[in-house]
Amino acid sequence: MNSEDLLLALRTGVTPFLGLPQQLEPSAVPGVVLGAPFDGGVLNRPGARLGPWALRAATLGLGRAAMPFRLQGHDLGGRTLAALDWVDGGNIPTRPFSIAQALDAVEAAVHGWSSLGARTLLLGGDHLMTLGALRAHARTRGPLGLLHLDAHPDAGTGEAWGTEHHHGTWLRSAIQEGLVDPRHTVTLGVRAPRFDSEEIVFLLNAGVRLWTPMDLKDPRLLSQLQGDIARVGQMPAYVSVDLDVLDPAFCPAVAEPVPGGLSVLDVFTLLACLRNVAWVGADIMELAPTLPGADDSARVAAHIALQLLS
Ligand SMILES: [Mn+2]
Repeated sequence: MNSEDLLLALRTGVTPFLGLPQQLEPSAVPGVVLGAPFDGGVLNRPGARLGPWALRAATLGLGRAAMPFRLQGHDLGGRTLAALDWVDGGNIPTRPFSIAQALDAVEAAVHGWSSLGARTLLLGGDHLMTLGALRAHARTRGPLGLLHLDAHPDAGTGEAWGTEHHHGTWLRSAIQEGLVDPRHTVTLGVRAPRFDSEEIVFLLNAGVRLWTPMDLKDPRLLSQLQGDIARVGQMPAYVSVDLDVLDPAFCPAVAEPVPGGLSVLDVFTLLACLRNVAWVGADIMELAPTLPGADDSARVAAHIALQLLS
């Protein structure tokens, strides 16, 4: 957003993401931001269907030139403006009453843009919507590499709830449908207590690399971590950020916060490992602005988006 965009947003009351031009019809732009206002897959605390509005509003006044990570002898002025030439494609018309229709709507909308070569950034919405975006990108690109930041493994089955899909099942579906290559998939920050070890065993057997916050803090594992993240970029890459990867101290307004999580700076540092990877799609999921701490949580989400895009 530049200062003219800011004045326009204040004048009109409309806050496109980062002040980008709004464009609802797909075209061959470098990238598009799409809202996915759906939370019918949430088991516990709803509200993520309103996430796209809060996330856009939190970018009001945010400069597009992210501060360099280092100014002491490193990285001087090397970062480009975020989302230069991207557009805000508005929200995907997900219907709130049907998981299947919502997934189809996200897949169709993302495919409409990605098939023309646009990169996509999805604003959640609950984490199940990632499955629609992965289906769309895999349709044009084949199996994807995946960098997944999350407190939860999201490889459950919906069986106990009498459903195939909810916001904790999409990664299992993505592997089973061949949308992501599990040997090029890394889940970072996982720590939520489980009822059993089935999800973790499923992911490990598939070849997914899993890192807890404690693992991420271990300096002896740094080169292994960098190697795992580098493998994501050997495929067309997708980056999925569940905001609950953050400690609730930083981002409490999510459906299922889990203490013991990452700091904002931890997340920036991990995303910096992808700076030379031209990911095809990314998302920032689970912001639920109906919950306490919504304003601060949305701000954190907006800054993570800026880091992803710059
Ligand atoms: Mn998740």
